[in-house]
Amino acid sequence: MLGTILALFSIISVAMANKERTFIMVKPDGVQRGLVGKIIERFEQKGFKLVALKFTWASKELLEKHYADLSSRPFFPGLVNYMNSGPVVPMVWEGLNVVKTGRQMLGATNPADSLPGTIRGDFCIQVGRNIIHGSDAVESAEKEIALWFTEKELVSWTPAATNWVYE
Ligand code: DAT
Ligand code: MG
Repeated sequence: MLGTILALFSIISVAMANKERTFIMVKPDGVQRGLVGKIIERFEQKGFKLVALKFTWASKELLEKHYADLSSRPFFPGLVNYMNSGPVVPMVWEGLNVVKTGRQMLGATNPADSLPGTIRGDFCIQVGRNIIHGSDAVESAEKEIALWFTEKELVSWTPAATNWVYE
């Protein structure tokens, strides 16, 4: 009996861990340079699950909220202008440790330090044109997802390959 309960508990906790979500966004330079498909491909081929995606030209108000933590930094006005200079592709991806793994897939903030094989390492050169955003923690991911998407826009589905991605 206890064994069954413990087994059930471990199945449920694994299933919940696989439900971690992160907020990823292709920035205006990534869109203008035609890199949206390549960026989506990296997350798809890793095995993460797409939960939401849109194509939108974000307002300065929304971008100021998104980067509120950086509002006192000298580069903040330039950052908001750059992010508002064209359309972006905000997305939600789901999977085991997706926040941390997503950050590793993006590479270091400054592409000069991003390793080859990472998105920033492979596709960009300067920190002010680093093509992609990714949440840095589970709590910030939750805040960012709620800022960019409504609950209805988060699609509930089970990819056919789930049991081939997770043991
Ligand atoms: P990250 O995007 O890796 O989470 P961050 O949250 O510290 O990095 O900064 C947000 C964005 O602001 C970053 O992607 C690019 C820009 N930025 C950060 N540091 C900068 C700097 N020193 N000069 C210019 N832009 C900077
Ligand atoms: Mg950040």
